[in-house]
Amino acid sequence: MTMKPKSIVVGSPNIGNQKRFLGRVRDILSSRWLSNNGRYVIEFEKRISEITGTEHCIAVCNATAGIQIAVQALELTGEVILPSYTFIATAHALQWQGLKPTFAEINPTTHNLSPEAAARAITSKTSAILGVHLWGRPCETEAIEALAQAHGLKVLYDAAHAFGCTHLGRPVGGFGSCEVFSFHATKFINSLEGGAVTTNDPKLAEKLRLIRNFGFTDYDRVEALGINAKMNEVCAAMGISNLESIEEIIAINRRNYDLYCEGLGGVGGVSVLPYDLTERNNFQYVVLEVEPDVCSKSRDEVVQALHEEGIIARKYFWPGCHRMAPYRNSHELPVTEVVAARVVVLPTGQAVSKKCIRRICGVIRQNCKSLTGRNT
Ligand code: T4K
Repeated sequence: MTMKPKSIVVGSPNIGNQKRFLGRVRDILSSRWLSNNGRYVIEFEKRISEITGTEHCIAVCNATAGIQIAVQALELTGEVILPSYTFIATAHALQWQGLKPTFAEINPTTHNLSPEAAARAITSKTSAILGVHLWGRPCETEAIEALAQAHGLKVLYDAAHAFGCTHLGRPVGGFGSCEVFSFHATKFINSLEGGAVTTNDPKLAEKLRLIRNFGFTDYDRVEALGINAKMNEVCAAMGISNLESIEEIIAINRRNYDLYCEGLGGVGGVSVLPYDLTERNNFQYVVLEVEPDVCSKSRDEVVQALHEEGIIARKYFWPGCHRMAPYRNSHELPVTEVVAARVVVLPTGQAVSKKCIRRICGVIRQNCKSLTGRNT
């Protein structure tokens, strides 16, 4: 898709101290150690472990590969239950491992996997539940883990959106057997491309490290079916440099989120998805819901109006994985479809100024009126 030169886009990267990053890159070049568990990767892993309060962190080249090595290390078989309302990578990672993604409904309020729907999706072939902490809002880990325990299933989480967040006062990273973060350019902390698997299980951590590096246990010895899921040193240096700015980036995201809530308060037929302010949030997604039959414009018309103004808002994660070609024969998921048809993700992060947000809110205000006379 072509963009106007002055477009304001969802996913514009946050960038920490460039001087420190470039200093690290120079150091990497002069050391001639570019990848394969170098010192910057080790340091990045240490910092992630500290932030997530986990014993082990395995940095990877991206979260998709992270989920793949996690399901391989957990030796999952048959079917894995997950929500359809997620980025396609969650489903693809399973399918690439020869597993069948079984899509279950979400809770329309939280947008996360419904434990009741997950319970209904269990069959004799199910080996695990893969929860997704969508928008950085953690899913119902207690209910999911109780369900899994009752049926002898494993649990892992796609925490691509939830780095730096807490659930029940505990940092995301230590729930289930393991959790997988993304540090892609569009994530609030990026390592250019990258991800990490965190766990408190030392045996699982060892296996993940083995699989990440082709299964090598020594120079000439391969003990497992591995792959190349390693993070390189420049990516780790970018991750470390951005982590040094984590508080500043969260503060900007929070300011932007508050400005959107203020600017869109009382606009008919639209609402901004709330965060639980008793927990720590990264506020990296500003999610607008356009209520059909209440708002004078459809969700697609709102997106169109924004695009015409050079504001590249996104319809994440429409239409749901179960409606994408590789999974199209999956059954109907009416709740997922209703939610996926209402959501617009708005631009935020360092690149989005207060002025931009006022402009974006102005476009939405101009277009959206309540048809019922009630404000949402
Ligand atoms: N699980 C979940 C729940 C996820 O959301 C994701 C990734 C994953 C797993 C897998 O993580 P990774 O394997 O990627 O680590 C983007 C990202 O590529 C993807 O990482 C992310 N989720 C997803 C939500 O967003 P697209 O298809 O929307 O990418 P694209 O090219 O349309 O770019 C998104 C926006 O970001 C555009 O408005 C342009 C802007 N952008 C992008 C890049 C790369 C920039 O302004 N600068 C940049 O450098 O998937």
